[in-house]
Amino acid sequence: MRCGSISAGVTCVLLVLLATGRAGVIRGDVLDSFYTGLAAQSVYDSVGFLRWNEGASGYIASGTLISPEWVLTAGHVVGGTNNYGAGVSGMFFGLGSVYSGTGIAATEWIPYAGWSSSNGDVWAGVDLGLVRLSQPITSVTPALLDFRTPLLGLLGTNVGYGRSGTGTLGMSSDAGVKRAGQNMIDARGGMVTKMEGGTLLELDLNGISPTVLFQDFDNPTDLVASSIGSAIPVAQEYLIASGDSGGGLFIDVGGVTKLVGVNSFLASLPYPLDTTGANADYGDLAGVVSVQSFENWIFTVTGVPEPSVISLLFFGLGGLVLTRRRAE
Ligand SMILES: [Ca+2]
Ligand SMILES: [Ca+2]
Repeated sequence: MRCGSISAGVTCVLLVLLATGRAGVIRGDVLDSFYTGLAAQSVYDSVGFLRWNEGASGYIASGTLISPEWVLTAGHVVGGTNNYGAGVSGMFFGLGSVYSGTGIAATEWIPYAGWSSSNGDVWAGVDLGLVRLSQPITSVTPALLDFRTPLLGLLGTNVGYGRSGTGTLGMSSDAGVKRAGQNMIDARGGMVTKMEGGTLLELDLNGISPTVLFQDFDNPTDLVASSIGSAIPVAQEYLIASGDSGGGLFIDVGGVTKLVGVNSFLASLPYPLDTTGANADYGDLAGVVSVQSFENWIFTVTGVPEPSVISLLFFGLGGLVLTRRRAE
């Protein structure tokens, strides 16, 4: 079943794609400088902006450098007019605290094959893309990918250049400033979770791929607005917004910051539970694609992560066994 209507107390999320240049929306009671300051930490230097044109329209989104020449982003950022990348021109990738208008030109933009063949179905959890740069970037350290750590219940840090505002009103300012905010990784597609607060409802995530991770924007002054997980917001709680598409979701693994997801979409509970739609106000939800099922694709296209040891063992008349060990 796809996302259905409210029935028997079971509801599901409505969706808005973040494609069209719509940094994240912040708590109304926390200074913006905490969010821009978090984004300025060197462990997030690998997150940059992507700028491109489709026809007469210009777009901005986000992406993460995973090797000197490759940027990991969302499929809907690189999908162009047909989800296969058609119609995209003038794409470039830049770094820094704000959108600067300049960067390194892209030579290829490659949506994940399943994104193209699904006709851009975000519920399928395949909203991933890769961008090849015309020259390597050596000024920042590429992000380290993590394909193994169980993610549910962990604190994640999302980074991007999307629109901002406060949770009371949702996104209201333009995209182009780099922000990072935090949120618990509460659920994944396929789970059905109970809302906390006054009304007991179940959020139906059936029909959504388990590769989609969900975060909700908890309201510091209205715990009833929580959609999933704990109703208590974290100190730098925020929700991604338009323009954060393709930006990274990071976790801490034993003191090392690692990239585990790609910002994909915003969602809201249906009317009348939410009267504002998916505008990144309190109670709305973010969908992030976990990279954990896509290690082979990323490695095949980019050679990342680079194996630390490659040994070739030849047997008899041309038999070949390749073993590789990954750097931990
Ligand atoms: Ca939350
Ligand atoms: Ca809303």
